[in-house]
Amino acid sequence: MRRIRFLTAGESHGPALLVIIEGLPAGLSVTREEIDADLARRQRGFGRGGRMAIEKDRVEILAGVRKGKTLGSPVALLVRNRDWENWKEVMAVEPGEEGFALTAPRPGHADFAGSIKFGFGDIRNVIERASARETVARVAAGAVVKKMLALFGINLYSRVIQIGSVKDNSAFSPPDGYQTIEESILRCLSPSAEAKMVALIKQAKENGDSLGGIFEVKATGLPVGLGSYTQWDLRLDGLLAQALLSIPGVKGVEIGDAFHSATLFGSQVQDEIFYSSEKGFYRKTNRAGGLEGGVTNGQMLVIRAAMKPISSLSRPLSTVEITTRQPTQAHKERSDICAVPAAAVVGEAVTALVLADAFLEKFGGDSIAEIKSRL
Ligand code: EPS
Repeated sequence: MRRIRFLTAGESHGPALLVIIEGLPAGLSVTREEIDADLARRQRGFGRGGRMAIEKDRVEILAGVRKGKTLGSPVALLVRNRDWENWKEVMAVEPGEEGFALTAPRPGHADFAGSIKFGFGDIRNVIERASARETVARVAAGAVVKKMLALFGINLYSRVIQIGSVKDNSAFSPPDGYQTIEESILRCLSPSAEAKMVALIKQAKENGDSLGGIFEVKATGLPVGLGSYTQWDLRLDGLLAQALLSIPGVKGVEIGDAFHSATLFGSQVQDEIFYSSEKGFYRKTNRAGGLEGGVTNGQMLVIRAAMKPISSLSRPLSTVEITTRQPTQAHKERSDICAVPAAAVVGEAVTALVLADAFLEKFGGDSIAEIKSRL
């Protein structure tokens, strides 16, 4: 990302999560309430664990905003971890004994590779930063850039289309039906699919198990020409895939109907091009998901991400002690059963960050007024 840069910091049970966002134009109105609304959306979802009852994520804007508007300088955001109160000793910054060490890595988590990579004897050192709690910071940053995109008519939507084997096959053409999705406990459009998903999550909980699923992000109002086919790292599809795959637990990304299209003939897949004086260039289908050659083509962006089931299980799997190399059971950690609805909101945020970067790359401008005149 060349125009919008951001870095997050913070441990899951440390004092706070932080993000610094650089490259935002001056004159963008930003309020705590708007960022908090997105933070609250990320906290919802049936299947979350005990942690979400403790946290009430609220942002503090520390820099880059004056009188409600961005200054063009870096924007610094902070969200405190309420649970820090209960972890002050374990997570103390001051020198001291490490205390009780976690040594039984959970299969599927960063525990194993992370502790070997950094030479840690205590897996706690890995868990804290590998935790999906980090996504609080990305959602806060995403809320700010979504505000900018909306000013230029670009809006993002996310929903859950699968939990475990239960699919929601309903068609979603934003913004129609988005209220239903926002009110659904699983960010689902179909109430009958939602009911089956809830039952499956309950079953997983009873069995000490977890579930993954698929979420979808759509963006409307994108102009033609964001991203570029001229260089590998400028292709927008690649940048979006990277952003989505960086969400904890996400193992697969699909743009448009990618996996289904792979089973068909070319004549059944390409979106034919038409023209009329009222509509200009238009298509009757959008199997490409709004991207051709890694460039936006004026159609709606459609991107899906597959999240594997959470790796913390209350009925743990076999593993090996990293110190003694003896077989054992993975350590048990308080956890969510299913976090796909939260991941969908994170997906929206990271998609917005990539789109905002590509948008500024094309239209430039140091202030909202300047971008408006260029657009
Ligand atoms: C997570 C473990 C759980 C989740 C957490 C991600 O936290 P804890 O260990 O405190 O119970 O709730 O997600 C969040 C805290 C969050 O805000 O999304 C993990 O190991 O990734």
